[in-house]
Amino acid sequence: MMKLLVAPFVALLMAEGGDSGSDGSESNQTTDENPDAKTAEVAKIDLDENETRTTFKNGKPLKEEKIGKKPFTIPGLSMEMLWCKPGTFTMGSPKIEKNRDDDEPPHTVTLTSGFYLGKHEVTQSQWELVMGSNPSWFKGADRPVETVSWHDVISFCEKLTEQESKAGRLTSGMSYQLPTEAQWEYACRAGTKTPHAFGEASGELHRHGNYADRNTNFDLSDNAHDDGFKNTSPVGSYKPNGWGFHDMHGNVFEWCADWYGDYPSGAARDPVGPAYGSSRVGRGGSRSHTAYHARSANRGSLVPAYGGYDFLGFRLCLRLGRKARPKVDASF
Ligand SMILES: [Ca+2]
Ligand SMILES: [Ca+2]
Ligand SMILES: [Ca+2]
Repeated sequence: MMKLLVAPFVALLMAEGGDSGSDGSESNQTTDENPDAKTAEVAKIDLDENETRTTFKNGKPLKEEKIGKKPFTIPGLSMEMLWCKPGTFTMGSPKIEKNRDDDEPPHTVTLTSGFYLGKHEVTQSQWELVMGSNPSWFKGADRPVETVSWHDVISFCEKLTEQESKAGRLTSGMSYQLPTEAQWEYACRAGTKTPHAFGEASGELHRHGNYADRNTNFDLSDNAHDDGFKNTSPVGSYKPNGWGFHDMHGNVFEWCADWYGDYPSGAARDPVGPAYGSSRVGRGGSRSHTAYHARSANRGSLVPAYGGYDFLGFRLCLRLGRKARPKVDASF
């Protein structure tokens, strides 16, 4: 069922249900900070296929795998980008998952191309360096930018792509874009199938992400836990997931490229969402939403022209060897 959100406050989302509390199951604690990662400019993206990534669980290495391309940092912005190799995963939630919604049917998704994704949400200082202004409600250079429309974010991506292309750091076909919804969930899950990337227990979320906790003062906030932040937190304040991404759960919801709509009925390859729609996808929950909104499979539906969501930002994606997605009508 589609839930269209037009108000900056969270009454509509909060009405979807509370969090599921602690299930006492395992925590997929992660500490991978890619200590061996070497920073490189985009023009020097290393196609070396020997780059490895260690996934951690409960503080211990779970597995080491070859992921191909090295992390890099966008010069001037200090924006760290991590590589996600091609792969197959189950997108959506199992029918037994607590507080799941009907719009998350599980289905097999294969991503045939790898992509870079921001290690963190885009910050206000990074936004200001590219766009020259800071529209955010909760000011702080290292806090995520929010109160930006989907169209504002597309403008950011286009401007950055132009700047980096002129600087010779992007080659033809490479562009900064929003991740697709499938790319976002693939990176959020980091190989996990549990409601959150750290495990089953939503009562543990205060250790892994910024959501509506005890100090938030919403009717449905979690009165049992305090994650330390009432409003947005500086990016990277919480543990990363198994692949090194921070704040995939909480802080700000993150715009994705796709129109919001039904998933395909069967397995999908490189899905990009419906051809048309009236709302765009937002993912990951926020500082003003309950724990179940931060589930890996949860989908938000937001008005793309509305720039008043103070709980919504984005994470940058760099796609290689593909033209930018075609322009979409700007009537919404
Ligand atoms: Ca919080
Ligand atoms: Ca987030
Ligand atoms: Ca939902």
